[in-house]
Amino acid sequence: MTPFLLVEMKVKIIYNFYMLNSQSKAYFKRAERLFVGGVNSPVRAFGAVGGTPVCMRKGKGAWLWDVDGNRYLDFVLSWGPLILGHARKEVVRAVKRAVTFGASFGACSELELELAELLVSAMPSLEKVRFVSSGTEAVMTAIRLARGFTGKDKIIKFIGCYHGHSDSLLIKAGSGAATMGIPDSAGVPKGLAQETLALPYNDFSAVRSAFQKYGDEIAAVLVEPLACNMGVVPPVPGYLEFLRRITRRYKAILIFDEVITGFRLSFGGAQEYYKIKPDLTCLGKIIGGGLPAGALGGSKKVMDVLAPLGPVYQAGTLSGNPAAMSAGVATLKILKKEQPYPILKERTEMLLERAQTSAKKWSLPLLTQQVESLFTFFFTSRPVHDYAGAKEADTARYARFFHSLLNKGIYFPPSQFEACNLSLAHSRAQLDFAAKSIEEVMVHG
Ligand code: KE4
Repeated sequence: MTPFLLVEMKVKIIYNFYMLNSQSKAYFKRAERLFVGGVNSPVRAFGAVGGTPVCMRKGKGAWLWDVDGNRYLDFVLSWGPLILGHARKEVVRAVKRAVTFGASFGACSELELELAELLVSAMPSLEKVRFVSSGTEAVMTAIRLARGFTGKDKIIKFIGCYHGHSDSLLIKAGSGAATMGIPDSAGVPKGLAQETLALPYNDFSAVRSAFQKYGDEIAAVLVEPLACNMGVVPPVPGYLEFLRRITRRYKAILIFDEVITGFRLSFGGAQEYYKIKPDLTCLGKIIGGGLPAGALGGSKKVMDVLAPLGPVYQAGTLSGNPAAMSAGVATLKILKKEQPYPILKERTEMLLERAQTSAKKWSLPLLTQQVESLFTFFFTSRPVHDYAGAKEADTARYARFFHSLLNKGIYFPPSQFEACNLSLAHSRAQLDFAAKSIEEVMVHG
């Protein structure tokens, strides 16, 4: 990049930052007084990319608008729930209708059953489900249920995978924990942390050794069947089948954390996509259609160990609330009817092909990893099969790339250790605009 171009780019970034983001900056000044770090979830703080977070005011389709009136093509989509795009009319209509009858009763209600029947129709491994209000709650409950069902305490998780912020799982975690450099959170009692074995993802021998050493103490293996919280890192061939075999052999529970992949990779999630039947499945994001919802599900034999039938306690004030259920039902009905997965995949491939062509033209070390409509840009020439590989990518270049795109009206995740995703609302024309913006950004390296 010539010195002139470098100066020109820096002037543009500074101008945009100060002139086009004044309201976001004013918001953030106020927010920092009341919210820790100015945010309600750490990854939103732009800690990994620098700069002041943008305050969003409106979303419609694939677009987001901030409080300064700047428009962005959104590839975060609230971290995955909005596979139909923002404010999809059927979802808005369903939520409006539900809340006019009352948002929450704290009692049985028809919409929770309607959503449960959609989940069970999509995933044969789900004989019973339990709704909760977040992915964290779903995974936290699945861990407790696995420990209660097996009578064993140890859990295997994988380094760089993120499963929400319950104590047992903030051990070498990905997503915001990795972004903030606190994969092992303070405040987790040593005694509890010792019950979590964190192993490298895609490493067969590490799992084999752990079972040889602790086999009769391991309650469960918890895995993102497609890792997305270190960036998108697919399972190597045979890996999930191996986890299924070894958990059966040692009578441990195989838990698929499908909070991201559920209804994203296919209508039946990763378990349909990779043809592996887990013992327990955790869901979130898409099943709430943008409202707070999570779920866990599995065989009757395991699930019936939960209260009120069994001794493993779990509860929630807003579990199955009609407002969130209505958004989930509206979303899943459209996905079930339209089966948009080939379109989402094809449009994602088009975007990534254009990006790769630009990177080659400017000899930029760009690795794009994609499964269906989930993808990540790694600036590295080496393969990324696990968190160690993801960390080797040029995260400083990712930060520059993020801001250059932001200035062009493209909103990527403000962290290398996340997944971009597409919605049904992303049109070819919009993706062409994104591809052109990426090509322009690539020129500056
Ligand atoms: P929530 O508690 O945030 O609803 O879900 C936790 C969770 C569980 N499992 C997986 C595989 C997840 O990716 C998540 C949460 N995802 C992050 C983004 N990678 C949420 C964004 C955030 O933390 O602000």
